[in-house]
Amino acid sequence: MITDLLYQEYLSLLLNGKRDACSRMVQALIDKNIDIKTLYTDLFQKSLYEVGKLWEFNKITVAREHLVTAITEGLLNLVYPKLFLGKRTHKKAVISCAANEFHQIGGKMVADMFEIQGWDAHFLGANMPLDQMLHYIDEVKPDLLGLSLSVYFNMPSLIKGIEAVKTNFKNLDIVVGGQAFNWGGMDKVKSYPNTVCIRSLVELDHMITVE
Ligand code: B12
Repeated sequence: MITDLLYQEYLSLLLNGKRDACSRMVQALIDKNIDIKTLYTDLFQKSLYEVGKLWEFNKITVAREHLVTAITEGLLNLVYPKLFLGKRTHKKAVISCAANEFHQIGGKMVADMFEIQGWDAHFLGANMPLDQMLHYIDEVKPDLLGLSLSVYFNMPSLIKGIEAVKTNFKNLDIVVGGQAFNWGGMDKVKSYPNTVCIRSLVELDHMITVE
């Protein structure tokens, strides 16, 4: 459980670039066995959304926003030892951002959720060229593909990706998610076979558990 006090303290440290203090706070939560979904959603995601608003309304500089992002990406690695403790399922997921999509933290969290549930999660990161993603899917033959999209103007790139995957790997399950769907696109995506849109880590966790 992340109290408002703890969150505010963390946010202030984060905005001031206090990497060591943020790291100690997060490590303390991990040592207390915090649920990783809670850590990701109620601390990392919440603070990044807040920073996004501060940036949008010119309250902080681009440099500070980049600083916060870099610190958060580092903090995600503190969770690493927790990812592989569960029973392995021998299932594979490839998780990627669409081409031209540079927001990769949400996708990384999604990949971590699959690992926690015992899957091998291959996270390809931001701005993945479509032809290379198709090649990788062919090589690895995953049970599921996860695609992350944050900015709505990248929706055509995501749709192009889904269509190419459906043409080449007809039966591959696809899960999409990300903030772009706040602005639409859900119906279009759901019109493709074996393709679902999932909006939160709790919903995702449920889907993986029943898979
Ligand atoms: C950091 C950041 C950047 C960094 C990203 C670096 C990186 N390493 O990822 C950089 C500097 C590259 C960047 C660039 C831009 N950004 Co930016 N960015 C952000 C910021 C502050 C944080 C993003 C983040 O990590 N959020 C936290 C993660 C955990 O949340 P999430 O992505 O939503 O993921 C969760 C769920 O959505 C879901 N999910 C996500 N993906 C998936 C996939 C699957 C399969 C599933 C099941 C679930 C799922 O699970 C995650 C965990 O709960 C956001 C603010 C915000 N509201 O997020 C703006 C924000 C996303 N950016 C924005 C904008 C406008 C841009 C730029 C266009 C700015 C510009 N003019 O250049 C560019 C676009 C670049 C591009 N082509 O993609 C806007 C988007 C608005 C819109 N209408 O689309 C935002 C919302 C800021 C704002 N308030 O206006 N940005």
